[in-house]
Amino acid sequence: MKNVLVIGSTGQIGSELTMKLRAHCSGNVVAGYIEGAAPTGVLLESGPAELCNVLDGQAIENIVRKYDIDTIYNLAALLSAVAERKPLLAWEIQINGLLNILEVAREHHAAVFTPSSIGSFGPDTPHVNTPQDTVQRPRSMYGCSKVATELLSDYYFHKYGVDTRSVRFPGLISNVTLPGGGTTDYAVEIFYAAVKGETFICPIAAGTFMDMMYMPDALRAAVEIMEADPSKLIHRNSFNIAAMSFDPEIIYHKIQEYYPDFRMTYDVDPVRQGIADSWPDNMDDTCARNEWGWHPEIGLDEMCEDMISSLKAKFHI
Ligand code: AKB
Repeated sequence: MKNVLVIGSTGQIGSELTMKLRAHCSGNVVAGYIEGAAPTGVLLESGPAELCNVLDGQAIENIVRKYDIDTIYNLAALLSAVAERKPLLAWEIQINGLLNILEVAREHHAAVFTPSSIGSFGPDTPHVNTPQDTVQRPRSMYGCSKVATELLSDYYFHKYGVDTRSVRFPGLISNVTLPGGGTTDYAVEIFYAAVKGETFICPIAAGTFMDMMYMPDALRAAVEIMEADPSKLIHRNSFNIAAMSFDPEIIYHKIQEYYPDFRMTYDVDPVRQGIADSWPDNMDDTCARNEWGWHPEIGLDEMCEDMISSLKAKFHI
């Protein structure tokens, strides 16, 4: 990886991944953004930025030519709950956007990373120790688009030799940029409420386990999969990766170790709950470990400690 284009550079993953890649790569790491979401601050000052709507294939091609891009991180997506409200737009961005990228990558010999998710699984999937290769059949539009993303990415690899690779991200927890419209967002928002001294109203029911991961592990996975030895990859799109799994009660009680007066109540959102119930409790990531050496470094305790101290610093508390 030398010259990289990050599409969706100001989102939850992109804002941190762009900075990590700029520290890691020898060439240009271009922050691609859409109108109304231009980079600011250090993201803007530390490297080039270009308007790059995933639905505009010509714009993507112009940037790839201009910067001699060899790797594209495609982070443009509507998350699961918002995709249920806007299913046609979700399909347009997730699938037609990906096709634009894959066509440019095919012409210009670029590698492509497009994340998949625990959301690619569905109610018929084995929920405990979810295998790498198993029935998926999701019923949400987010899930349908993620399965199609995995298949299209593999199609371009097998048919045209485009170097596509991907991981199935758990819910990502971070303290820099908030997610928006996901089913796992509660696991980020609960920290903001605790640090600000607010009661947290949880939209996900007690007992609902989902895979979660702290952002530094997710960023490392996104870099390591693209740098993995291709001869060792049996799978490509997409690898299960796991770090921790918890339900709202576990994270609530963990935060109470820092804030004993912190309170959480429930107001379960039927849309998010329906999606969460169809997702794995915890995935088996053996294939990622064996094929490219994946291993998580941050568990629940370390994540909680770092989230709380980072948010306290962010809000000067
Ligand atoms: C969501 O909740 O939609 C995402 C995801 C798990 O892919 N965070």
